Amino acid sequence: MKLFVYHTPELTPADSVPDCAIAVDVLRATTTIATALHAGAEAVQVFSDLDKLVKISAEWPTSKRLRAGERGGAKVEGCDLGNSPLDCTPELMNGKRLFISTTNGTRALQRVETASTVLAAAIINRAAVVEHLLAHKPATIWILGSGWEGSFSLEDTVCAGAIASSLVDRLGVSLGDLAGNDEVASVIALYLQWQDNLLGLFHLASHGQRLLRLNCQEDLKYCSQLDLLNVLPIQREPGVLVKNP
Ligand code: 3SL
Repeated sequence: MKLFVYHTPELTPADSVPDCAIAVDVLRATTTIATALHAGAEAVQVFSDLDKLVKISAEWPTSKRLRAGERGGAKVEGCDLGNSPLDCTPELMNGKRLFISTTNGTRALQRVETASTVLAAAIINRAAVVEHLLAHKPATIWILGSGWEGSFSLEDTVCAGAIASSLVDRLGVSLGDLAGNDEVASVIALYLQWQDNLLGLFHLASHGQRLLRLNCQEDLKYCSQLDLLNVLPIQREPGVLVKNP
C-alpha cells in the first residue's frame, strides 16, 4: 500500500485516480454523511451544483427524500436541512435519501468519483476507514482534504494524520514504506501534536472559527470525537454513497 495525501482537490494529479480515494471534510460534510448513514439514511447523493440537486431530487418521492444545502456555512434557503450532523437524527433519516450540496466537501467527492473505491472519512469514523484499508489493502490510496475554496484546512489535515498514523501502527511498517508523498509525514506530525485536543485545534482552524461565529459550537464538539461511529460511507455509483454492509 502506498498512501498519498492531498490537502485540496486542486492539488491532486489531473490525469489519474488511485485504487482507493478517501474524501475528508471533517467540518462538516463527511461527518454529516457518516452520521446520516449511521442514522438510517438509505443513501447520500452528493452534488457540487445546487440546481442539479433540485432537479435530480425532484424525481424522488417527497416522503423518501431530504434536501440539504450549505453555502458559506449557512443553510441554503428552500432546503430541508443545512449541513449540521446534529440534524441527522434516526427519526428524520430513516429510509430516506439525503441529497446534499456543500461548499467544498461534495466537490472533493466528485473529484475522485471515478476511482474504483471511494470512501468518506471524518474524525468520527476514522477507525472504520482504517479497518477497511487493512482488510482490502488497496495498492494506491489518496486521502483528499476538502479545504476551504482551494486552501489548506487544519481539520482535514489532522484527520488525514489520524488515518495515516493508525495505518502505520496497525501495519507495523515504517513511515517511509507507507508514504507516497511528503505530506504523509507532515499530517502525522500534526495529528500526534493535537490528538488529545482535537476540539482545541478545531477552535484554532479558520473554518472552525467561521462555524463558531454561526453558533455551531456543538457541531465542532461532535465532529471532534475520534472513532465515535462504526460506519463506513462507500460510493455505490458515482456520487451516491451508502453504508458499507
Ligand atoms: O465546505 C463544506 O463542504 C462544508 O462542509 C462547510 S460547512 O461546515 O457546512 O460550513
